Amino acid sequence: MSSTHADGSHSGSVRPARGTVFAALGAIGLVSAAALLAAAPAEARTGSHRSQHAAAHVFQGPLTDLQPASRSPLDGARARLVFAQHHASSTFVLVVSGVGAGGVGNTYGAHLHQGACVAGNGAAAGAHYNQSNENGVVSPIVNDQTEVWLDVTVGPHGSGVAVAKVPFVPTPANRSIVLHEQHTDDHGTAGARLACLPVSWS
Ligand SMILES: [Cu+2]
Repeated sequence: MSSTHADGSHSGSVRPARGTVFAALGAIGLVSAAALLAAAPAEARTGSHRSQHAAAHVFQGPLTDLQPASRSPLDGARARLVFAQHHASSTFVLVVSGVGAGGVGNTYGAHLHQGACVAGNGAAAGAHYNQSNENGVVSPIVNDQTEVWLDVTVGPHGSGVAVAKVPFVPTPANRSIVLHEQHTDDHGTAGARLACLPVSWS
């Protein structure tokens, strides 16, 4: 229903507040989700930090609705993604909050997709980002080490957290975290695309 970029949540160019950067770097050590929630000020929509061997990005904002014609507990929910890279590996922490009561107890499949997060257009997100595909493997290997899987189970207060650590660093582009109707199965399938968070870095 709303514009994907209305709050600037896609931009990686905003200078981050100190707490945001520390929260992002802390993800390498898997700091608690509570610390992540507390550390990043609301006005720091997105941010990036990098040094010679490490970089961190924070993306947050309202979820973009991929199915505006139908209601879902994810309507009106928010998400924050911390993406921290260290040498050749990456750690992702996804926090989803503000999920409606109907979503409590649900597990929503969530993945890093190759393409952009466009309201009302789930197909625009394209396929999962798959490192073996990036490497030119003809029949790509699909698992939680070649792709970024961040299934989130919603707790009683309408929020949930997922962590993924993978042995690669996705190449920069205008990408998205897509939330699906069902949990992710062994084939990487998770049902309909409900909502997304734009994640774009360079
Ligand atoms: Cu997906």
